[in-house]
Amino acid sequence: MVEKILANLEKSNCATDNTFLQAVSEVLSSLEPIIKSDPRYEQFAILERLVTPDRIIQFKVQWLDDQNRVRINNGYRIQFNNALGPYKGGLRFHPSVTTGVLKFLAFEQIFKNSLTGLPLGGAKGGSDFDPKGKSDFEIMKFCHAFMRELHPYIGARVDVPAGDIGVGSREIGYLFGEYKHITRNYDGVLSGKPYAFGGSLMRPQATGYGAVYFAREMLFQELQESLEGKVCTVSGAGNVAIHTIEKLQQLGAIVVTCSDSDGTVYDPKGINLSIVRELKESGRRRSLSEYTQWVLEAVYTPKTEYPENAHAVWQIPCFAAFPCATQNELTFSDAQKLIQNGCVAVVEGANMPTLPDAIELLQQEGILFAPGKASNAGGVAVSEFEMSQNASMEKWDFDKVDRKLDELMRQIYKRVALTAKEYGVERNFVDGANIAAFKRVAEAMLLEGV
Ligand code: NDP
Ligand code: 2IT
Repeated sequence: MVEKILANLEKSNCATDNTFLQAVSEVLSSLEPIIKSDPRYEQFAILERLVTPDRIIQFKVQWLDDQNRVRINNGYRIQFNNALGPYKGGLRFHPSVTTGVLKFLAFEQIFKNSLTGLPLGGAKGGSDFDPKGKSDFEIMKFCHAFMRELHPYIGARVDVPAGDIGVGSREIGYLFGEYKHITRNYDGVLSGKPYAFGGSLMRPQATGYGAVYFAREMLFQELQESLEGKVCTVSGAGNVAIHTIEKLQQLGAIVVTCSDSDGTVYDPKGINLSIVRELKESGRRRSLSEYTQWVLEAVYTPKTEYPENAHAVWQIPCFAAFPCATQNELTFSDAQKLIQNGCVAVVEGANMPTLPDAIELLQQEGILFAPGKASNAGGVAVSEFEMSQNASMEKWDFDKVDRKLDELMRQIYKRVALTAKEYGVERNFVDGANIAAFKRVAEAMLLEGV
C-alpha cells in the first residue's frame, strides 16, 4: 500500500517537490509495520488523506524598495492538516522557498506538533523574498505587504504562523502590526511576537534549548552520559544554532563550530557566542568569515572548499553533532566522517538536515540519532505556551516556561523511545517518532470522520 501511495504522489507532484517526497517516503516506511494493525487506516484512507495538504494558498506580494522600485515576490501558506488543533507552523523567507519545500516542512510539522501532545495542527508558509542586504524599512514594507495578502486565511483558532529561516521576532512584529491594522483584532494570531507586546519569554531560545534538553535526556537514558566537558559541533548561526550553542555551553560542553551559507568557523577553544551574535543578530546578516578577525586561532573554511558533497562542520571530531542550519546539510560522507571520528549522537535542530542514506548509516553503526520532528519541537511547543498566555491574558515568568519546556522535551523523548521499543525497533527514534505521531493524528482523523 505504501508503495502505491508513493507512486501516486510522484505522479501528482512535480519534480521540484523532491524534499516533500523525501519526507513522505521516510514517514511511510516507518508506518509500514503498523498500517495493517488497524483496518480503519485503510478503510478511511488515512494515509492518502495525510499526504495531501488541506489547501495551498499562493499569493503575489508587491512592495516598494528604498529606491521606490516595485518588487514582486511569491507568498504561500500551506495548511496541511488540522485534525489535532489549529494549523500551526512557521514562515520562511528565503530565495529557495517553493511549494515543494513548504510542503515538506508543513508535512513534517503535523508529526512534530503531534509529538508535543499539544492541540496543534500542521502548516508552513513563507516567501522567496531574500532578507539579506535589505534595510529595516524594506523588511517592514515587505512584511506589511505579505500580511495584506495572508490575513484572511489566519486566526488564533484557525492558523497561527510563527518564525523560521529569515523570520524572527522583528518580522513577526511587523506582520502583527499589519494584521492588527487591517482586522482591528488584538489576538494571538502569530507566535514568536516580541516580548513587549504579547510574546512569551523563552520563545527565542526554545528550539535550541529544547534540542539540548532532548539530547541531555537521550544521552542520559541510553548511555548514562552527560554533555559536560564534551566537544560538540553545531552547524548554522541563526536562531536555532545560537541557542543550541548557548545551552550546550551552559551545560559545560565545548562547542567548536558554527556555520552559515558561505562557510564554517572552527574555534578549538570554543565558539565565542558574543561575536556570532554581533555578526548575525545586528539586523543585516554579516559573514562568519569576520569571526577570525577577533579570534586569531579560529579557522574559517569557505563552503567552496568542500565540493564533494561534504561539509566542513562534520569533519571535526566531536562527541555529539547538532545540525541546526537547513535541510539536507548532513550527507552520507559527512556521516562516515562523524562515525570515523567517534561521534556518539546526532541531534537535529533543523528540519530534515540529514539525508536518508546518512540516517541509515548512523543508525546501523549504533549512533543515537534524534530526528528534528522530535528534537526541535521545543520551538513550536513554546509557541503553544504563547498562545495559551495570549488566550488567558497572562504572562508566565522565564523559569516557568523553561521548566515546562524541559519537561515536555523529556516527555517527547520518552514517547519516542517507548514507541520504538513497543514496535520492536529499539533505539530507532525515527520510527518511534513517526509511529507515535501518526497514531495520535490518525485517531483524531478517524474520530472526526471524513
Ligand atoms: P535563521 O534564519 O535564524 O538561521 C538559519 C541559519 O542557517 C543561518 O546561519 C543561515 O546562514 C543558514 N542557512 C540557511 N539556509 C541555508 C542554506 N540553503 N545553506 C546553508 N546555510 C543556510 O533560521 P533558524 O535558526 O530559525 O532555522 C534553522 C533551522 O531550524 C531550519 O531548518 C528551520 O526550519 C529549523 N527550525 C526553526 C525553528 C524556529 O523556531 N526558528 C523551530 C524548529 C526548527 P546565513 O546566516 O548565511 O543566512
Ligand atoms: O519548524 C518549526 O517548528 C518552526 N519553525 C516553529 C513553528 C512554530 O509555530 O513555532
